[in-house]
Amino acid sequence: FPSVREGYRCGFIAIVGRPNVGKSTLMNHLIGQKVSITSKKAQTTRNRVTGIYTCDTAQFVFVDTPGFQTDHRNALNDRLNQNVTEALGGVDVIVFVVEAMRFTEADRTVMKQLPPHTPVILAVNKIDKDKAKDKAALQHFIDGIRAGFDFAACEVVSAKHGLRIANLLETIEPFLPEGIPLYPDDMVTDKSARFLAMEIVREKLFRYLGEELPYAMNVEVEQFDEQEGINHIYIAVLVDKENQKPMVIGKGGEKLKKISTEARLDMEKLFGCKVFLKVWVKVKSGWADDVRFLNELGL
Ligand code: GDP
Ligand code: MG
Ligand code: K
Repeated sequence: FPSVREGYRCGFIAIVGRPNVGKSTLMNHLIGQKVSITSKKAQTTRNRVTGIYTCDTAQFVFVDTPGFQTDHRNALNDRLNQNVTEALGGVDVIVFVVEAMRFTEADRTVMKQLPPHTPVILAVNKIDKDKAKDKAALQHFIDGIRAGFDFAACEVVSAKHGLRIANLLETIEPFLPEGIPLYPDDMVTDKSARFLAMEIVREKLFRYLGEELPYAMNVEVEQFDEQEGINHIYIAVLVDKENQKPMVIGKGGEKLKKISTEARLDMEKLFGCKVFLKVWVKVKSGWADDVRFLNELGL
């Protein structure tokens, strides 16, 4: 644990926003490690991932929430959103992420459900984009959002390019309560290495299968152990039907090879050691309906 001086702060931060504004990318940059998967598709973050950033003055504990349902209103979505709002009431500060120059109905849905008694920082992301280059227009865009909610502070960032991330941390810090750190200073997440390995493979599947992604697909760690400094990781990709296998494997196994190579490189970087990774595809039928149900529950 870091040595604690008087005035040390430690607290919980939730990152919220509609799908694809860059929450996962932002969290990875905030903690300087890839713990949350990112992709162009919405809803890739199914699990709550905690990221931890520790410095000499504070420990920041981030929760990447599963997110508000922003697509349509129904009883189930309302209920899920109510749960998210309640969960958010328990954090010390919320970072509400929006995309520069693009504020949609989905953004408004999230903003409307922010809990009333927790400070919210507005983070305007993707300022690297051309449409955000006009400073006056950007300021006008920000003023428009700030008119609709009482934000505690505002920052502009580019998560993808790591711009102004330190400024955002500085803005968050005073909202954290004084207290001793909850986690060791070299800990970046409370998720297990098994879980992270699975998430990395899931991310590559999303990236390389694109529109062909089978709806009912899951990833399972079959083996995970260390031998002589090398992590041996065996991961099965589960599909519902035999005819979905080729979609994942690709011509001559090309797709699966790309997926496992990229996943292995990410794992080596994250775990800081050599990785032997084997990914293969298995058919597990009669299982899709369960998955569909869980997806509907946002799990
Ligand atoms: P989430 O759904 O809110 O977690 O969003 P992700 O972090 O998965 O990002 C969605 C997409 O936006 C990905 O393609 C990211 O690479 C992209 N993205 C995230 N941050 C930035 C940014 O600062 N600039 C640009 N140009 N793209 C970004
Ligand atoms: Mg995400
Ligand atoms: K996403």
